[in-house]
Amino acid sequence: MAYTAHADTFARDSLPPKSQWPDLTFELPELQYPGRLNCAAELLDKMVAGGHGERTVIRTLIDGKAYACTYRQLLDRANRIAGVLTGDMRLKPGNRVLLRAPNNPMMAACWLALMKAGLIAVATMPLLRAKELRQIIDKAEIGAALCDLRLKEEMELAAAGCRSMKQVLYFNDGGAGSLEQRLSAKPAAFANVDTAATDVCLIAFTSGTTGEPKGTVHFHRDVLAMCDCFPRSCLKPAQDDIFCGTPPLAFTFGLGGLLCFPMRFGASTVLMERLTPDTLLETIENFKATICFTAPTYYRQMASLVKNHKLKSLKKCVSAGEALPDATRQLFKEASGIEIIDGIGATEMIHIFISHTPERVRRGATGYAIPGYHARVIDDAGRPCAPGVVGRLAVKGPTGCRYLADARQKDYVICAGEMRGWNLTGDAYTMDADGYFYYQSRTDDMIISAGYNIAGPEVEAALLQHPAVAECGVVGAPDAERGQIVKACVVLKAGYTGNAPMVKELQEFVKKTIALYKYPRSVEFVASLPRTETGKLQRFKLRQSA
Ligand code: 3UK
Repeated sequence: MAYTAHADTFARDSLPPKSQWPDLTFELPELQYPGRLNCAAELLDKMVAGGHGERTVIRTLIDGKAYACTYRQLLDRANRIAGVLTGDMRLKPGNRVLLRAPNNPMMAACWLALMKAGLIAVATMPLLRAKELRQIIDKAEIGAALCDLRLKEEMELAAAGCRSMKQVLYFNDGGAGSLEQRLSAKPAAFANVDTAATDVCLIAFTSGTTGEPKGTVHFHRDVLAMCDCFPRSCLKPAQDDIFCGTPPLAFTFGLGGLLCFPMRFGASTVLMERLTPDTLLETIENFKATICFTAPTYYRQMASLVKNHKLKSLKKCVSAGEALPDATRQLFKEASGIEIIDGIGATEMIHIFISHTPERVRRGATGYAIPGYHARVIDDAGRPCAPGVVGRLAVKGPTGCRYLADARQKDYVICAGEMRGWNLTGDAYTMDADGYFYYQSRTDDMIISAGYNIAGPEVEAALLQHPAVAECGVVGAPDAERGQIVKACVVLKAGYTGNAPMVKELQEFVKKTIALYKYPRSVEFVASLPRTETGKLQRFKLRQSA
């Protein structure tokens, strides 16, 4: 049996059988990790030891005033929290700990403390309700929680219904018994648990739309691999960079972009709770942020607000979570001068695997397989599709999908044949002759109308070019004759009216832009579109109302 620092082997024991694991490849020099690895030791202790101690790592606003914390101060705080976790709470390496908070400095310190103590972080989106939390607590057999005081109500409701949940400590509280009070009594030093590179350090639950949530299991090594792939080849940050953005730290897009990436490069991050497109721009301006991470819908809304802000500091923008329509890319570029870096990532893969540098952008494409990863478009028999032919996206690299005790493992990782070990993301893509990948839709979102396959996002991309359209979502609506028809739900910009002539105009506009049969036979005007906390359009909700 391979070395592990875990006394509690629940997570390891709940990994899929080896025969169902993804094939892992470590082809870059940066990815040659030693057998013993603790990701927090690399991201925090080593940065302090390497001379970054007095540099700022986390910035935020507290009561409207700028607050900054150095690498050394963060190390001190994470060490003390680790002392509380292993001391007062008597947690043992391998135990799972629920972590709940909006993006703020204590949330970041708690996450690092969990890593240091060899515990397994299960961070959850702030907006989850008790029922969803209970499923997660039960599935991952979680015994303890660190929770922001403002999320107490739902936390208590959830804990009450779970046998495994034994202790909850609250923070951003300051009161008696709070995490802050306890950590002040702990030493500023902590001996990091000597974890194996392959010890589990986090379980990220997917924001799946149906069925039981899936827990994706990641190792200490995976956290570093995400830092050493996309950032090194596409983002290329420097230590003076100031990161900011919207994705929750509970979402691996945010964990990487707003915590681990900045730390890997000795840079700093602005952690802000609940940002809107407008306050995100304000934050960039106030903190002179240089790198921004957010979802396509934010960039689209920010494009029209950029003129109200001074964004001279901003240099690079990363978009992920859903497809970036070319119309949005162009609007944002006209407004800000910045060529957005698009990237597709997945919770199963931990972070981005197809992306591009700003210089190597290609219109309509997500990018190419980034160094360290391989990507292919395959047909149902697993054979590569010719350039331009729609098929299923398959990827592999240093990270891959391992669901926590879940039969759906077999749906994500191919277990037999030529393509054994490749991950299937569930996306329909095409590839061109130069290896650029073009998103079509989720494979199960493809609209089939009168025998034609139609990708909703392509119709959306066409509609978004019309000056009256603020946002839109396109789905299949049931139809007696055609099986499904293309239905567009459209949010109009201020000053436009959603009436019959507008329906006609949008339909004619799409007919002129893409193949005739793809135009929306039904158009509904709506005030807003249903989205997840991570900015993804909830197509199933649009379909339900169709
Ligand atoms: C879709 C995209 C087109 C795609 C994520 C960056 O989104 C993330 O993880 P999730 O598990 O969802 C994965 C699915 O989302 N998607 C994401 N990015 C793009 N589609 N273009 C894109 N640029 O369907 C994918 O399979 O929520 C993104 C980093 C970490 C992440 N977890």
